Amino acid sequence: LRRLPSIPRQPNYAFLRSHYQSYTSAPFLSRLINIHPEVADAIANNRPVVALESTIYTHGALSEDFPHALDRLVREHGAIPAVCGVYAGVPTVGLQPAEIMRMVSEGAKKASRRDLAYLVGKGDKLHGGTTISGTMVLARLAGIRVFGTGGLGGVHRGGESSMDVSADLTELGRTRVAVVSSGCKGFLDIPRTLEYLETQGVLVATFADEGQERVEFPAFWARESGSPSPAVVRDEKEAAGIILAQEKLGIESGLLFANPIPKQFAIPRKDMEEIIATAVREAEEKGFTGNANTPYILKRIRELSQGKSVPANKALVEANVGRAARIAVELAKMLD
Ligand code: PSU
Ligand code: MN
Repeated sequence: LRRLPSIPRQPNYAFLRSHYQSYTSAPFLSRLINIHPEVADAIANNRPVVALESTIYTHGALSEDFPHALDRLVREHGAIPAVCGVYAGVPTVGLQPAEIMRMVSEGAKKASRRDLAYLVGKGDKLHGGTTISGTMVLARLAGIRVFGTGGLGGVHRGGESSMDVSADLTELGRTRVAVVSSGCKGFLDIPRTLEYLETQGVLVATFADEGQERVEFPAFWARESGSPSPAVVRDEKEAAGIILAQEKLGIESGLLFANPIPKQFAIPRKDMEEIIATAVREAEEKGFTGNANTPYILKRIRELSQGKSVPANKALVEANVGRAARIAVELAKMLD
């Protein structure tokens, strides 16, 4: 990594562009990471690109056509999709739907930052479905600025004693990628998650409607969490301006843009609370700790809600990926 270009000292838009171009053209990087030619071309020519994670496929229960649906959605907005993951031991930016399906059927390890070198270096040709943290690492190496997904990991309930704090939060503290999510997953400890993000130096800004008085940080299936959002953003253009300011300042931390689930799919907090409490308690009783905790809880919530959580989950991912694509389009305009 010593050979990566240094952070520009006097950044201007033109300089930032060439900075990113040299990222992807660095010969050692292209040997190490497989960046799909369409994605590499878009990055090199300042065309909008949206990073997507692969854990939602390998460790979620999104239907077989969902990778295609998200791919189409990004393209309809005029951007290029770049699903990130480790495919047969190769860190890949721009996984194709058929490759994703192969990872799902052959089985993949859930991969956050700590798992990347293991999967790549061990030589066993393992697949890794990258979480938000793992995806941010790959997106940053490729030079992608915007990433759309479902819900962020966070501080788990009881995290003050279990110390279960998602690596997504420390990743946002150290890696400059803008993540668009529906806040964090609703079974987490949201006030502590927001405290931790503040400590890590992460901007948390929630998209709000014109004239909306109280803006809360959203909680995945619910539009409200009871916790006010630290900052508010009106539209995609504003978000793009903030991303560029972060770059011009040379601050190497991520940004979190929270996008409340579309109203017609929202499940009120009180309707989910009992189900969430049961799922969290069971996970503890059965010993689902570490990176097995989140997939177990999400699976139990799907079962206990009799599948009601699934359409909501899909709708929110689509809404976030659409927002991410529009932000990427605005960014590309500003850099032109
Ligand atoms: N969606 C799912 N299952 C998951 C996740 C999302 O259906 O496991 C992931 C996201 O990739 C997120 C990760 O980054 O959970 C956080 O996991 P943990 O709480 O172990 O840090
Ligand atoms: Mn954890």
